[in-house]
Amino acid sequence: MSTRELPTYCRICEPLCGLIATVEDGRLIQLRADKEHPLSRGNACPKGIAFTEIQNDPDRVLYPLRRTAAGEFERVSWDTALDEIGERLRGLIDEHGMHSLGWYFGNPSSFSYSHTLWMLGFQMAAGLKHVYSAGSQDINNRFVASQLLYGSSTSVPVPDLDRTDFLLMLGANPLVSHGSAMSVPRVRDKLTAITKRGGRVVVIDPRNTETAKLFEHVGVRADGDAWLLATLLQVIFEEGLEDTEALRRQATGARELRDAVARFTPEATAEVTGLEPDRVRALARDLARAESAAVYGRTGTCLGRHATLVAFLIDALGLVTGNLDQPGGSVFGKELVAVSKLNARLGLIGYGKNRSRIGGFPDVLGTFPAAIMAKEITTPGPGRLRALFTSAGNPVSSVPNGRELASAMEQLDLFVSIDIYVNDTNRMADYILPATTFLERDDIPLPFTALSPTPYTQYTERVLEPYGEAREEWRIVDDIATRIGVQPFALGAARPVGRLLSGLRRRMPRLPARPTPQLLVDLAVRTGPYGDLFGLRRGGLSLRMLRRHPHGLVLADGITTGVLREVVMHKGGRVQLDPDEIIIELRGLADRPADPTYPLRVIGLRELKSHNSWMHNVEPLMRGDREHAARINPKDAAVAGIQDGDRCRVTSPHGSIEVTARLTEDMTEGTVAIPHGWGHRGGWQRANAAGGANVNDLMSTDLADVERLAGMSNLNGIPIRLDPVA
Ligand SMILES: Nc1nc2c(c(=O)[nH]1)N[C@H]1C(S)=C(S)[C@@H](COP(=O)(O)OP(=O)(O)OC[C@H]3O[C@@H](n4cnc5c(=O)[nH]c(N)nc54)[C@H](O)[C@@H]3O)O[C@H]1N2
Ligand SMILES: Nc1nc2c(c(=O)[nH]1)N[C@H]1C(S)=C(S)[C@@H](COP(=O)(O)OP(=O)(O)OC[C@H]3O[C@@H](n4cnc5c(=O)[nH]c(N)nc54)[C@H](O)[C@@H]3O)O[C@H]1N2
Ligand code: SF4
Ligand SMILES: [Mo]
Repeated sequence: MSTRELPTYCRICEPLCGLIATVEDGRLIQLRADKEHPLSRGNACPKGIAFTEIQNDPDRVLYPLRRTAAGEFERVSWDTALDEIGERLRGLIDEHGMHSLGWYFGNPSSFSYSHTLWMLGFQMAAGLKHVYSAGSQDINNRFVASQLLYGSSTSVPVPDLDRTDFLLMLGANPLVSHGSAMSVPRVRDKLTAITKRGGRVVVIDPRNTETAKLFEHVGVRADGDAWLLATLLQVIFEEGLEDTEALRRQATGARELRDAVARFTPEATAEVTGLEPDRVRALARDLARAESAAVYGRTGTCLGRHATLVAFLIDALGLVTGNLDQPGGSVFGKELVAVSKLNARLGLIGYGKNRSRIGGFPDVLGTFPAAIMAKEITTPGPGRLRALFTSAGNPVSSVPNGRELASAMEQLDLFVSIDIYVNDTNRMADYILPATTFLERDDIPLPFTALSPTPYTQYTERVLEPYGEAREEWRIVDDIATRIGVQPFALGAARPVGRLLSGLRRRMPRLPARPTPQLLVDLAVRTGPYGDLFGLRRGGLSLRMLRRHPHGLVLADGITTGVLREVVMHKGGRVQLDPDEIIIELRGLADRPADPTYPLRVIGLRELKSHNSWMHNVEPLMRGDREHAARINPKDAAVAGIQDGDRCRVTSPHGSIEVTARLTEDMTEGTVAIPHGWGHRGGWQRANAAGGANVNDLMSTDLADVERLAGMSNLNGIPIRLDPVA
């Protein structure tokens, strides 16, 4: 018997905590926090530790599955599955063209460099149009705001937590989520350090969250953030508190922005925000006068009706108060691989290069809103989506109106899923192809270095050989692509990938014609901002060098400021504060008309022991009879005639679900919070038995309800009504 202890890192969420895996004869025995990891230092959450249960879950899919005429799944060989898929795809492409093919990639794909890279390579080489992702339910508005502000979609500033005197946080709950769009192990320590050194943390959230309770809470009304941010700017301009020097140096369009926010006085917006005018005025003054301040927003600000505007105003507020690209403000980390620069030069992916067939939405980094996927399947005409692949995604559970999507999927000619489970979506697939877990593949967290206030990275080899016949996603993508004559990364592949590789080959004659992801990522890291430049930069990074630091490596003490000129891609190198898109949004900003039939608003909620839709099969996380419950303010419950523990019906204009009511003063009046990712019907026994409902059955995919600029799904602030269940 051989027992080994192998350092690796967790790829469930963004702090990427260091883990030690105990492996015995090829089986995972245990995961524990890695004390030698330079930043997480022996810290990991219950989900990371409980991943052992997923790795060894008897419900995991370990062999290719094919659906029979009777609707059951049967095991088939990889060759059979891939050959049959290839043949059906070729038939479809012959008849309807490449544009009948589509792909949805879910959240866990962002934690695998090889998965992301090969998806992108396939998309570009094949010219796929129907590409969708979890991004339109998560963060695409942030990328569009960056495009408008900086001319660079992938440049996202992070709060400089180690140096800030004032953190203004909107719609984020890092004590539970562990931080997002910022990679911060031990985020709780980082936040409490701010107040310990005399600073302030103010949390804007309709719920008095775990994070808000530790600091200062401002109970904004759901979806009121655009008004609140415009008001903060109005007060700052009105009272002359703006940093004129920063505005002159860094920005264009300040006067137009000032004019556009002029009507948003604290009095004018008090009803929409639910906040006392004097309180908002004081907040604006404190923020503007703070020695340094960082404004940060996350999913609570991304899923409302004005998501791109909100993300834009968050950075604008930072700039106007002189805190953008300044120590203690919102700062731009250095990328591990120079994606933004490369992209700017080659124009690979961006914003609005294409428009969707349905609704005419602009693409965001090559993806369209997942909210229109169902209609793209059901609407006849050229370019109709007929063959769909999903990888690491569960869209029936995660996108608005899951029922519509599920029924649309019945019309697909072919549906193939790459996953580790039979989930609520791929239960209807023609084929499910078993993916490796993160422990079964090598990795380096490419996008996260630039999002870490303390830049770091870590390379890990796989710590387990794949169980059963699981395969890495990139290989599966490659095998499928090859069968339809597409080569994701190969010399001679279609432009722009082929051109990129040919360019590389000219400089590196020994580059193989069909490089592996590992080879490509090594090249990218070595030529990147931290790279060893093949020996030209001493102490620079390569995978070989990173293998000598198996617990991870801190790359710098903090993020270098004063880099705005390099970040901004607009001509003149200045941040644009008055793009037409934003000025138009501000002019038209109007609250939803009140509808007495739906007097309340529903928002989301994340729980420590859930992870989106896919960790409800894990026994240690489900102990204590966990159930799916709506958090309701006692006053709202009383009006609806509902008591704690009752079953209640939640109805929106678009659907209706039944959940358990949990009354709590944590909710501000008028807002109800319900977690997403429940109500399972997949191949996971414990999760199915846990009950609950799919909250996204309440959400709308009407084209008018999809946010116009970034195609964001509207999942927060939806009007609802509560009724007792007899
Ligand atoms: N109402 C509401 N809806 C929301 C949200 C909300 O706040 N409120 N949040 C949104 C957000 S932020 C997100 S990111 C989305 C998530 O939306 P999705 O990404 O569509 O769904 P997940 O629940 O993350 O499901 C991930 C799937 O990947 C599989 N998986 C796990 N690891 C791997 C792996 O290594 N390889 C492969 N191939 N598969 C793997 C899991 O089994 C699961 O089936 O949900 C969104 N939906
Ligand atoms: N335990 C756990 N951790 C996770 C996940 C998980 O499912 N479980 N999911 C991961 C993923 S995919 C992501 S993207 C991140 C998300 O990371 P976060 O965004 O930090 O996570 P949430 O807990 O959803 O925080 C959103 C907050 O916004 C508030 N909110 C809702 N509507 C509004 C509004 O209109 N205005 C304002 N100001 N606030 C509002 C909610 O009450 C909530 O507290 O978390 C990641 N980490
Ligand atoms: S916080 Fe938990 S789930 Fe997230 S990376 Fe760390 S251990 Fe994994
Ligand atoms: Mo997410």
